[in-house]
Amino acid sequence: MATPGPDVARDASGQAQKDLRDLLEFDQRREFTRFLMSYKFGIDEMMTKINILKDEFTYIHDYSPIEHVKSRLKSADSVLGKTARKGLPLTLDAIRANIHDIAGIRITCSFIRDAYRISDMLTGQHDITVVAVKDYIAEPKANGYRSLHLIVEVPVFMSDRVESVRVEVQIRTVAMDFWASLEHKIFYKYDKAVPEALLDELRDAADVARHLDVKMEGLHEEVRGPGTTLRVIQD
Ligand code: 0O2
Repeated sequence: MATPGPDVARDASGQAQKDLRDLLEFDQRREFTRFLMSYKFGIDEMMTKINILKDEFTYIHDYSPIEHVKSRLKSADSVLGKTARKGLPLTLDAIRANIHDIAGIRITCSFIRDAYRISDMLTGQHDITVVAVKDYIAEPKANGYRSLHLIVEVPVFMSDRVESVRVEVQIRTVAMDFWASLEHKIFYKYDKAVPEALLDELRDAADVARHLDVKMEGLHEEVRGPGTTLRVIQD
C-alpha cells in the first residue's frame, strides 16, 4: 500500500477518514480489504479453538469455564482512524506491526481461575504464538479495570500463502465484564472527562466486583470440593 504522507495520515479523523479511504486507489482498497479479511479468518480460527475447548471441557468436567464469547473485527474506518491517531505511516506493514486489536475476542467466564485456565489452554497450543500478555487481573489498572489480555498470532492458510494473524483476546469474569462495560459507557458519556467523584465510585465498584469474584469462587470450591485452582487468589 502506498504512503500518502504523514500530514494526510495525521489529519485523518471522522469525515477525513473517509477522504483518506477515497485517496486509496482501487487496487490499494482491494489489498486493504484482503488484509482485513485475513483478520476475520484469524478470528474464525481462534473461535474454532475456543469452541472446541468449551465443548470438550464441558464433556469431561460437566461444567463450562466459558460463559460467553464475543468477537469483533475493527472496521476499515476505525483501523485507518487509529493509524492516523498513532501517527503511523499508511502501510500494511505499519498497521500489522502496531495495531493489535483489529481482530478482537472477548471471553467471559465465571471464576478467576477459569480466566487463567482458558489462557493456559489457548497459549499452550503449538500453533499459537504469544506476542504479549497484559495481566490486569494480577495488576489492575488505577481506575479498577481488571481483565487478562493476550495478543496472539495464529496461522491462517490462504489460497496462496500462510499468514500469521494477530488477535487480541480479552478474558475476564462476568463481574469484571459488568464493571468494564459500565465504565466504558460512563467514559464515553462524559467524553472521557469523568468527574472525580464518579471515578472514586467506579474504583469502589471495582473493589466490590473483586470481592464478589473471590466470594463466588470460594463458594464454588466449597460445593465442588477444592479443585484445580491454578493461581492462589487472596481476598
Ligand atoms: P475499545 O473501544 O474497547 O476497542 P492499544 O493501543 O489499544 O493496542 P493499550 O491501550 O495499551 O494499547 O491496550 P490495552 O491496555 O491492552 O487495552 C486494549 C483494550 O482493553 C481497550 O481497547 C479496551 O477494550 C480494553 N480496556 C483497556 N483499559 C480499559 C479500561 O480502563 N476500561 C475499559 N472499559 N476497557 C479497557 P480500546 O481500543 O481502548 O477500546
